Amino acid sequence: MRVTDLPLELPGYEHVYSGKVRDLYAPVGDDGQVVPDRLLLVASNRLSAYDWMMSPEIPDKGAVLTRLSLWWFDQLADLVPNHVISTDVPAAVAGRAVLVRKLEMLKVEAIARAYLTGGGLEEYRATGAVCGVVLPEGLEDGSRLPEPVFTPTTKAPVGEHDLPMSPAEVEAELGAEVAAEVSRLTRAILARGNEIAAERGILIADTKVEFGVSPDGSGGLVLADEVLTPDSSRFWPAAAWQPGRTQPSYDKQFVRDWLTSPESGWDRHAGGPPPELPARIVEQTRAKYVEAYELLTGERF
Ligand code: Q0Z
Repeated sequence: MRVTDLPLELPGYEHVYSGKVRDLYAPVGDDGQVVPDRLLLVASNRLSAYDWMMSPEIPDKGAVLTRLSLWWFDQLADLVPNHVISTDVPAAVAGRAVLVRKLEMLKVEAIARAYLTGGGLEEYRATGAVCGVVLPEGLEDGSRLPEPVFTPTTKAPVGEHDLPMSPAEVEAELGAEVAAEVSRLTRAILARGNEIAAERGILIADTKVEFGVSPDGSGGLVLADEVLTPDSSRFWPAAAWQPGRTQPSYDKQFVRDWLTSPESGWDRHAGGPPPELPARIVEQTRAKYVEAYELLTGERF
């Protein structure tokens, strides 16, 4: 939400925190006390591009991403348990919210890359390696990696950018045993994601997942937050994949193309806010989210 917007008032819930595109609430019990071990995770219809929040919002985006994440949790259930308790949520956020177990979140952004682009590509060009993994020579923007590489970052506050973490820094934060498990699981989640998505016309270049542990210390890592959505991952249309150039984005390409076209009149390097998106661009973008959901799950949205 724009910082000027007030969070939605949800009866029986207290607003806790808002990120760029999602909001967190705490349930309030019959006794008026905050329920300590649960959270309500609400996906908004907000969209960011070039580090700006777009207006208007994208209808159904929050519901599509929530349903996609729930579907992926099922696809991944044999690899890792997840935080989902229920989709029985207030009517105002029906379909775009989930009730989850409140966990102690690990202070590491668990990222894995299956294709080389962005920050990983920059590091490879400078050093020939990504996060300590030496890679073959001759890789380009968009090249598929021999296997997914774990490239964790810090969790920076909203507005600041996350910084790469070395394997030693991750071990110092988590301990060697948990660090190894986070790395293994993050790479396994992306590998499983790509096994499923590739058959359905989508490549998942990289993904960010979040893990937590039960506050009572019982049990192992729990997959939290959202998983393998276009907001947490780079989705590429497989048919357009062509290493050696910037790949088109599955969900945001209409928005980026319009913003950088003369028609928008916007100069993204001038520092001012972007213009309102035309209805046509909003509808094309909504359709891409729905298309990704339907292709991946084989279900109608
Ligand atoms: C997730 C986030 C936001 C949505 C905290 N199961 C959990 N237990 C404890 N904390 C979290 C979770 Cl998922 C948690 N986030 C990120 C921020 C809306 C998700 F504003 N932060």
